[in-house]
Amino acid sequence: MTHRSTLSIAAVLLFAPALAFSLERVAAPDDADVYFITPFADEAFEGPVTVRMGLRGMGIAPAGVEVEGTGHHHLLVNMPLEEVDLDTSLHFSDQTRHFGGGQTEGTLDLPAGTHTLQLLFMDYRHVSFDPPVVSEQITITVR
Ligand SMILES: [Cu+2]
Repeated sequence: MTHRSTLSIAAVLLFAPALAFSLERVAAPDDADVYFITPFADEAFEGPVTVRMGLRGMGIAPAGVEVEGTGHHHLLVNMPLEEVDLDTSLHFSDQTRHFGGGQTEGTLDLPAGTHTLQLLFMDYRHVSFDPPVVSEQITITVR
């Protein structure tokens, strides 16, 4: 091994933690479905928005608890599904909210303007099912 290749390997190891790990996705039941109970598409709000999340064909378990056929809710806020790496754990941010306690309801404090919301149901590792269990994307307005 030359000195140069040793350096390259060191560089790869050094930067590897910054790269997303690709994880095997678990198949979702055919009838799995996630949907908004509230808000409604194109609804307008003053103040906080209460999001109620519905689920069919699967069960809810807290993050970190591996039980077949279960997962927990995630809410994408102004984040297109195409920008989510479905093969790795979803990061935590204001745009990618986790309900890892198994919650089916949450409150959003959003600035005035229009916002897109989309639910993404993921497994105990925060990894998408295959195919993804995802709601339609809705747009709401905060005044
Ligand atoms: Cu999560």
